[in-house]
Amino acid sequence: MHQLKSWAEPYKIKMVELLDMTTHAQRLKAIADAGYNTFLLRSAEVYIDLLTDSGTSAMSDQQWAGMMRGDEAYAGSRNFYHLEEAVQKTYGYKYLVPTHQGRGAEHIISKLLIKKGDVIPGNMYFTTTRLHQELAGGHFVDVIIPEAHDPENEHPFKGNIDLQKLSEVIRKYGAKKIPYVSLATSVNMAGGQPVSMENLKALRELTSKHGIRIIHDMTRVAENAYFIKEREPGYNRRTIASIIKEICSYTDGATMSAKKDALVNIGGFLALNEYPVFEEARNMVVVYEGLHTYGGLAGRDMEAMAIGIGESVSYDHIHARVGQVLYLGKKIADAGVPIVKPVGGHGVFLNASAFLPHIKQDQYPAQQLAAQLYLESGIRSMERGVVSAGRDPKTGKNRYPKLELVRLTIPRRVYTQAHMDVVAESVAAVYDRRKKIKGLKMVYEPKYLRFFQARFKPL
Ligand code: PLI
Repeated sequence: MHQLKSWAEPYKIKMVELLDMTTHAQRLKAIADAGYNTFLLRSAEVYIDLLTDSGTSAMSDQQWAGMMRGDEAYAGSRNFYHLEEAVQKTYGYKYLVPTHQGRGAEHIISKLLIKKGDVIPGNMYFTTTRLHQELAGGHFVDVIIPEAHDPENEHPFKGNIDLQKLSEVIRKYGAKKIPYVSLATSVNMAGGQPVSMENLKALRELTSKHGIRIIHDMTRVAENAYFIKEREPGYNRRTIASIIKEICSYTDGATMSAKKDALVNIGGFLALNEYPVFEEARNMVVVYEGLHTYGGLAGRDMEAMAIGIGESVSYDHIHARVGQVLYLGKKIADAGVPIVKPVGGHGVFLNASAFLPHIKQDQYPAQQLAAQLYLESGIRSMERGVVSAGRDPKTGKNRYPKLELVRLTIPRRVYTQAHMDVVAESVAAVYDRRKKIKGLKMVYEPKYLRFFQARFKPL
């Protein structure tokens, strides 16, 4: 199709889901009942739900038709073979182990490759990824470039690995202690920031020299490919599909939460190139997820995923998807609100430290900002700051990340431009009354991934 400048959606709407509107008084009660944690709100209490882009996509008519072709056999479902073919063809990995979602794949690969005392360097932590690495006895070391920790820095590839830093980690611990480099494309916690192909190639060269694997968190690889096409010299004429395949070719295996770029409501996989590692993973999946030809999924889920993978690599799709995110980011930035720059692929990240500079980090400014945005207009967002970072497992002390953010995550193919306008207006309204907002104290803290279930009270 002729490449349009406009990011207008390459689809029309066949079915709608009605939204619930609430009053200020209802929201006041709802957020207090939820302990000022947006994860504990009921979705019926939410107007525009930007909590996450995970499992919240609208599937296409083709994917829904695929659901009807679900082959619910316990073993050898034909949908598994469709999925296997889609993964091999689109990403180029040889072997597939389906899992119920991304963390299922993280669990298996961490248990399989990490020994006690190992070190796993990566381009910024992700909550579930790091926890599985730690539970397997490993220790995560952040080797992302320093620009990623600065919300104002406009580096076009803030997801890049600092190769100097990685070399120092290899020198310090020795390659034998490093089972793999944990490489994420579209780095979530940095604001959906991409990795450049140049950086990937250099990373491949360095790790090959030391015999270290690269395990790719490819959850948002299509969004990363879009930014490479837009920003990296030499890639403008390449298809999204060919860029994705090239990215994957520099890595040895991947974990995928298909709930994001692959446009499904549930599903994930582990993809590998080494047969012996695959063989062990395939054996392990039957213990934790399900038989190796369904891994915790129904046949229909695998079919929807196979079709979603194909749709996710279309230029028109990804141009509209990222275009909508950039549209919202520009509107919010134009209102003078501090956000992470440049705007990433899956959401707009408000810089809560700059938004609420009078609230100290241990009084949870991002947590409170997310609660206030809900209170303002029923928009649900997510804290990505000190609460998400959790405690150091060794010292038990809070980790204080440099980025204290609120994520406005845009589900794929779900909301309209008018919804984005409402979001921008609501953020600006909270910004206008920011000086009156006070911090929170944590009154309940679960042991693992505390951000999901912690409770707070206003100070
Ligand atoms: O939620 P899962 O288990 O399907 O996937 C875990 C996961 C792994 N890697 C990355 C980069 C993620 O973003 C991710 C899940 N992300 C969620 C739920 C999110 O809201 O961003």
